Amino acid sequence: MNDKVYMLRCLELAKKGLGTTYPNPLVGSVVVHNNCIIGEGWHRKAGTPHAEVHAIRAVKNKELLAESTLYVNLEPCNHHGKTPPCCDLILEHRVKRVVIGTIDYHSLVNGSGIARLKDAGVAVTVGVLEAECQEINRRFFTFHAKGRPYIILKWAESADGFMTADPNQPNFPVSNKLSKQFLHKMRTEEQSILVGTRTALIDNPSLTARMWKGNNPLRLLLDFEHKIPTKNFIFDDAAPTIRIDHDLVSRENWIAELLTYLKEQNVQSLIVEGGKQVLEQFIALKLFDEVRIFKSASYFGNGLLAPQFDKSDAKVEAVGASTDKLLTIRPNDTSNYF
Ligand code: AOF
Ligand code: ZN
Repeated sequence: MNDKVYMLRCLELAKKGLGTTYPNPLVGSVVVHNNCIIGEGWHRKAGTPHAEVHAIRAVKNKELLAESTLYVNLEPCNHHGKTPPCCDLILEHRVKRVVIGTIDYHSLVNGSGIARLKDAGVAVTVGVLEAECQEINRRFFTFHAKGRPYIILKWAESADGFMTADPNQPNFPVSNKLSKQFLHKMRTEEQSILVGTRTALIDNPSLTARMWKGNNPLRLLLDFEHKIPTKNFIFDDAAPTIRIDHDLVSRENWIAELLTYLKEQNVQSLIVEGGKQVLEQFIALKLFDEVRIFKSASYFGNGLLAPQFDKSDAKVEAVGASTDKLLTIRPNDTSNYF
């Protein structure tokens, strides 16, 4: 029971790094002595200390570590990356017990940290809140298991399922202001963002997260014919932009080639924000891990129908955003990460 409570605290701490740790995972750690948290920390940025290091450093009386339990949502590393192995530090301080949320499926770790600790005589428990711990790092795990970024398809639709009411006024707002701000928060959480030519032409979006504090994602613009003028917002200085054209990919196979390119660039997540044709191409290839629909309260009666896909084999969650509802739909595919 207590293990779960402390693991929840690890997850809470880990989430503070959302959007800033790329390409590294979200990790939080706490050190517990006699049912008291005596140190805690989380990973902030690639190249800087891991969560376990922060948690151990925060313990004032290091002697207590030999009688303490260290909790961490991801298996401690046992390799030299940009920073030294956390297992070394844990063993150096003779931490008595280590509770781990999930194995780190990254090929450089993959159980070796757990084995190392066990071999050295540490009491190790693995799998506390495992599903939650896999969920929080679903981008990291998908990237390493599938060799492509975690893909989120996003659009807004009316209560009766239309993306726009009037084809002559295509950028009439479907969702409300609060949803827009929420979308900007979402953008800070992903590493890249994609739109098609038509959307870029009609809406002139900036694709930044200016209504929320955080990083702007890398902007990807599908534009084989260079129709989008460089004076458009998408080319401003707020964030880097890559034009997807024949120099980068072939038209017939652009999604697969783009995903390979993003993998090579170490881009772990992608949010696709339209338009309809681009979204439908991802759906047709079954290349998505999440669909996020901002469902407005208003009825349009007619217009451009939102993309259709099979919801029967998917998990649907609804979150209210004022008068709008956010629906999150995930394919019921347990092979999602591994
Ligand atoms: C993190 N933060 O808190 C934990 C990680 O290059 P390095 O040394 O930072 O190593 C990165 C790898 O270490 C990462 O891919 C993951 O497998 C493992 N654990 N990473 O960034 C942490 N515990
Ligand atoms: Zn580590």
